[in-house]
Amino acid sequence: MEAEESDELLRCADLALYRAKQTTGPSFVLFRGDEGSEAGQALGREQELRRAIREDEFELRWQPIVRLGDGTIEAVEPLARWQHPERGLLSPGAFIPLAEETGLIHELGELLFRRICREAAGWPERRGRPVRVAPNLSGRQFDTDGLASSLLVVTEACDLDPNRFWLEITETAIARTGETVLDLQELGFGVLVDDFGSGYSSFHYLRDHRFDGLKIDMSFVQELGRGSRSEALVTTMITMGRALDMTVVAEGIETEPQRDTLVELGCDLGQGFLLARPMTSGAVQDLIGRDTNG
Ligand code: G
Ligand code: MN
Repeated sequence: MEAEESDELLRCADLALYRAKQTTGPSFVLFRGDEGSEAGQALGREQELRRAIREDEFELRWQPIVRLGDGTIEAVEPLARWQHPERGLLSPGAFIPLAEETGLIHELGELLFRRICREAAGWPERRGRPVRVAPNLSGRQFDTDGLASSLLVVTEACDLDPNRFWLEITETAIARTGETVLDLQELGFGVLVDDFGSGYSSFHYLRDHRFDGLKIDMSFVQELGRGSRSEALVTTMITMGRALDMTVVAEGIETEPQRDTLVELGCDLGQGFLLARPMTSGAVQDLIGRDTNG
């Protein structure tokens, strides 16, 4: 250890701690003096994310999930954006992995869920029925106990029925969720398998949990009509979803032929740029209003 000043010493300790946190299980990390650039940058990004959570630099965009038959809105998926002071509007891919690595996902997840509920609580009903809300949960949020009850506290504070939710969880995350899926469902939350087909696609978890639905990963949807094997797989996913009494949503629909094929295959719900882009909460309200009156 070469640090002479106490500031420098603290910085080195921080860097070592950062590296230790990146490995799983108990670990001891000695500061060797070569972490400066890479780990230093990573630490800088972590501190930036901490500040962003403290100052609440996040916004939501909402992307509708619609009935493919008539285009009416069934649910809306909130997507997080970080309004970064220098780098502009960032998508989840640019900061969720960092939040997961640093453990900040717990605070961030809660912050976002509170905002999601606050915004959705102000929406009108669509033909006497509230539009569903489909938030994404990170697998890491299941690492601590009490996720289900902490979500319930927030929905109750906003006077939202848990039945209105379709919580989206990826296959990779489900592998670590254990009993929590059941806890969530017992409180009334709906649970969807997100990006279905892109993770482990193990039949075990479909046997062990009664999921409310699955979202067919966009990579399959986007290959439809290209003479690939995707059509057979999508057909199978829809059939399986129905047989297990699950709602099936096709993600990432970008073209009319993709939509038409999905309708032919009997897929009820869809999401994608062809149908609607992510929009503000205000725009969602307008859409619900038009759906109701039109
Ligand atoms: O993994 P998840 O399904 O939550 O990912 C949703 C992401 O996919 C969002 O970032 C959203 O903006 C993006 N997305 C939504 N619809 C489309 C689409 O039609 N095409 C593409 N390429 N991306 C989409
Ligand atoms: Mn999703």
